[in-house]
Amino acid sequence: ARATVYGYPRQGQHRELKKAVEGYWKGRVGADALRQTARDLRRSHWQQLADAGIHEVPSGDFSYYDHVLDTSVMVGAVPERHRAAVRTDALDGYFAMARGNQEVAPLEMTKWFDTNYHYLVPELGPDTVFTADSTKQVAELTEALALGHAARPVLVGPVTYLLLAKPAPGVAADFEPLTLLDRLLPVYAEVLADLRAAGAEWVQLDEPALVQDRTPAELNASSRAYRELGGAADRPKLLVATYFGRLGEALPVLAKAPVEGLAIDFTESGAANLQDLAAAGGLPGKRLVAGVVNGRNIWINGYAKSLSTLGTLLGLADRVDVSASCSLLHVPLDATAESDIDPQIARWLAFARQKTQEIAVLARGLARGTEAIAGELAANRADLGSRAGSALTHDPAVRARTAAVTEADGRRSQPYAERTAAQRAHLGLPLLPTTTIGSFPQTTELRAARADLRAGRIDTAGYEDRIKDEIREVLAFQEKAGIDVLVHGEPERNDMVQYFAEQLTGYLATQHGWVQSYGTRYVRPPVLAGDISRPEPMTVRWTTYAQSLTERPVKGMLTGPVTMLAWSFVRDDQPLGDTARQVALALRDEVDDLEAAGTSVIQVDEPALRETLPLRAADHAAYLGWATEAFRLTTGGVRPETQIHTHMCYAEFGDIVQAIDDLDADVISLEAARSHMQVARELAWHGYPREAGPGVYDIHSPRVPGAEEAAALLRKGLEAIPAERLWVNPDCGLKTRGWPETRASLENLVTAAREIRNELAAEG
Ligand code: THG
Ligand code: ZN
Repeated sequence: ARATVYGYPRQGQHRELKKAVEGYWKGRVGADALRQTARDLRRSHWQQLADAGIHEVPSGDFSYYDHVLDTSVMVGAVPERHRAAVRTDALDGYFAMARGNQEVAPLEMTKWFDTNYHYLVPELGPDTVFTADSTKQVAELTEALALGHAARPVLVGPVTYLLLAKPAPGVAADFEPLTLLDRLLPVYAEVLADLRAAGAEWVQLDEPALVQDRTPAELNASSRAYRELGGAADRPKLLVATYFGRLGEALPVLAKAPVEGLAIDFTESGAANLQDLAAAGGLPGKRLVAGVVNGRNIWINGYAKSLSTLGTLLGLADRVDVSASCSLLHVPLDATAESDIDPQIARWLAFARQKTQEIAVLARGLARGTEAIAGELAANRADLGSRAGSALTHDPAVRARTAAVTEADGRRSQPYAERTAAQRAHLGLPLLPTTTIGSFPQTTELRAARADLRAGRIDTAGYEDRIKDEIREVLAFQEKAGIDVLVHGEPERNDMVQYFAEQLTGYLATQHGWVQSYGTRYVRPPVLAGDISRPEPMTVRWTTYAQSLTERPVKGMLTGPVTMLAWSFVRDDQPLGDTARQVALALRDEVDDLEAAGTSVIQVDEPALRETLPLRAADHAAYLGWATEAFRLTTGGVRPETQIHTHMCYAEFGDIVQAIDDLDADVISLEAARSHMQVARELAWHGYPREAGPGVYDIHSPRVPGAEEAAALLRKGLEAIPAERLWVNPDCGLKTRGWPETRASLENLVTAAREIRNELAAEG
């Protein structure tokens, strides 16, 4: 059995790639220096893999920005508007597609399946002409081979590539990119031939789209694709890789395809895939790459269970190799770089480097028998045992409290229709109340203050004085601008998840645990390691300080339980719903404390609610069940006159309007400025009965919307949502904006609200 992986984190231990690419954009790093940094990183990563005992390394998984964008370049799918830039300079053209420039807009970005990685969406149409450009793939393969590695190029497969694409601007919205398959396959065949000529024995084609619900036509297309590529001349052996879940009806399609190997995820959907594989008669004559090490969590593997799975698989394929379930792109690089984590807990953690070692151990165990890895097995058993029996993972008080939760805890004492009047009266709000989503510009001074505090240049008192200054300024501005429901601006927070994770027991933060979110942007997801509790209030002090400065209501701001889970590494030793319930109870304490301290409006943000929706429709109900339960548990304990707000960022809500209603929040703010109130129409279409604030100011751009423009959007919103239920707010938080445009935009927003109020009053 051989050990392999499908991809490795790209950035380097010190995010060298981010620094080089951003330096290149700023003109501080030349193209040659950027290319050298990239080459050095690739060389170092291949060496790390080889040293860990990985026999077959991936090539071509490296990217300056995104591997789906690389695929678009590989097949010549460069949108018309980016052609000139690409012709002038390939690298600058590539970045123009990724980020846009003065003249042209970039490709749209969206989530890569249910991970937190974002890819650039290919734009295709009936006129798209594909042409093969295997330069990058061939160059990186050649590099790896020259360094003495057995390398296997990794490509996004043609079916997944087309299924991830969208109609180009100007192309009919119902155009299906998959209809281009017959045109795309010869281009893939050409790339495969080039890679064969460059020395590839195997090439991996990634088809994660096949673990999603697929129509018979899509499954047929997949079958056709691999019949054709399998029949191509001069090709390397083909490994079709699937990951992120259960293959289901796609499994027999791939099992029958004339390809030499299949990679399957045996982690979370392992039991189902194992069963389906046995039912399909296994993979006689094929190579099976078994993803038994979870490639997207940060926990050590359970060797005994993995070896048992691998043992079963031996009887189902010609040859079985060992891998992670998916590319290691989705985990941080190295757990041993963390010096702040308790050594006891550190034994439970496996980042990318540690996972490659696990894969090598398992491959050795599979090849030579468990006696060959007896020491590793014993150590692994001890580590797993220490985790299962740890006081961190089992806090009896938290367990008792979650066990005692009843349905009534998640139910407000009055239904929305009754409590809404009490809230309006209590808050004394005008028609079309104005508010913001929570954060105000995070200025250089604020970041500097945080850095000063970390470096010991100022003490806590000094830091808090600066935070107070900022809160005073933010409140003074909002009062003067005439905003109705104020916020303190969140100057004390870095990241909306990390801020809470740092204050909750059972949660760990990392120092170097960067994971690519998109392009050169990274996040450091905290780790839900043990049972969660809240030792003391987290936000009450700043919120009440802000409230002490004004007569108007100040909104309390919290991150909701679903988003806390979605943007963290979750524990794998209990159902997600149990973890969500623990986080919800901790947040519920905060909500209750805010209310007791006099806060009448509390916002519980759930930007990730929609994006965490499972890949298969059959799993939606279970997810939405625990997700809405957790939200309701967070907010269900407040008095009728306390108003609960929530906020969600992304635009596609059609399929979860019922779940949003089930949250039983009073007011929701949504992104809508860019989709011209489409969201308001969708809410109305689904009969959403509550108050809503579809955004009228697109905060993703520095552009200042005029008062007339905002008023026009509000009039559009009023066609869908009655005035008694319409709020006026920006799209999202203002953290990334500068002060000048924030000031002007919010003043215009208030002017627009007043104008419409006057119109409504005049109409009587
Ligand atoms: N917080 C967390 N996860 C997230 C988001 C978030 N996941 C989804 C979405 N938002 C991702 N968006 C971004 C936006 C900006 C950045 C990263 C992800 C970003 N990162 C800085 C960088 O790479 O330079 C580092 C930020 C830091 O120092 O912490 O700008 O909002 N948890
Ligand atoms: Zn948002």
